[in-house]
Amino acid sequence: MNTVGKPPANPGRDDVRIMTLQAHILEQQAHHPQAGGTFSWILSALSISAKIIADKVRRARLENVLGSLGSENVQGEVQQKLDVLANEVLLRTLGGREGVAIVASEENEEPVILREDSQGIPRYCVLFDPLDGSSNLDVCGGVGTIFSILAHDGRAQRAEDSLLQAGVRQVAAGYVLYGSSTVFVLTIGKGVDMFVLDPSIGAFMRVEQNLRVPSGNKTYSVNEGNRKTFPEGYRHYLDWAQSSGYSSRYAGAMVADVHRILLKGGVFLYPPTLKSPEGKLRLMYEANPMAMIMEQAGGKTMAGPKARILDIQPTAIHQRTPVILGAADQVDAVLTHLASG
Ligand code: AHM
Ligand code: MG
Repeated sequence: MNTVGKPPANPGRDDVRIMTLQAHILEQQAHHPQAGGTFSWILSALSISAKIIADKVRRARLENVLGSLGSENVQGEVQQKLDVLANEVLLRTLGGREGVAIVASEENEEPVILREDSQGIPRYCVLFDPLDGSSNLDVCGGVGTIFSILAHDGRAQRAEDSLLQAGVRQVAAGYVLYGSSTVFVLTIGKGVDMFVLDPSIGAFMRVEQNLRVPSGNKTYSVNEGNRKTFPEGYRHYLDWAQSSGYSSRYAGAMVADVHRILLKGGVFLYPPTLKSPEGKLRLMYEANPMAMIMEQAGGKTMAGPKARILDIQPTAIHQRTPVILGAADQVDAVLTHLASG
């Protein structure tokens, strides 16, 4: 049958509809008639930031913005030029949104308080790692942006009091992977959706809804160079995995590693080490948002043998945590060895 020129049989069907991130956000907002749109404007600022940063990452070599800046961030880590540029993009786009009360960045020592009074508008705190895995930039490896959104507590005495909420209270979280394509993954607490940037029209297009992390993938993702200083249980796990036919995959950028696990299964680990006894990754900019995404996709996330990442009550905005996250069956396999370690 010649169907050329005919419209799709049912253009309202989900599998034939073209859905941009912007339309997706408005669709979600329509389920909450009481929402005034301030939250949607924040997501839209993050989407615009992602497009600007994606462009800067692609053009970095041409515009000579690769390499380090010669300075260190609050974590004592060398800042790449693009770390600073990505940070500025996010601060500038989010700063213009009236729904944003406070922004906190991995790259800034102190949070930035934008609006203290609520004036009857629901306001939010946005926390982010502007360019995760930035040491991958010089070699064209995957890098990403990670963000977490919390409801602002207008009654809090200090900005920190509004920010220091356990991850279980996040209202949304997501990441952007600047890889062979630019991918935006988002949860607002009702599953995980995925969008890919169509550079020809400049819009993120929805490509997956309600992603579920697959089980049964015997793959672990960890920096094995640190193995000697991992606590004993992690070393037992690696011995067991290596004698049980596991593969190893490690991009050195959490966004790239977590994205692979979200789509294919497996487990990501950043244990305590001699150099970083609390683990290297930051609870509020990296672990919490990735944990919310993974749990919303049916996965499991722990900070060690007993503590669930999302239950940790933070005491400092830049605090670090060990991380074990991925498909529930693979996280359980790690926990079994931690318990006997
Ligand atoms: P960054 O936020 O300074 O880029 O550091 C975080 C990154 C993660 O993306 C990645 O999982 C980890 O550091 C890699 O660390 P290591 O080089 O110790 O394996
Ligand atoms: Mg990071």
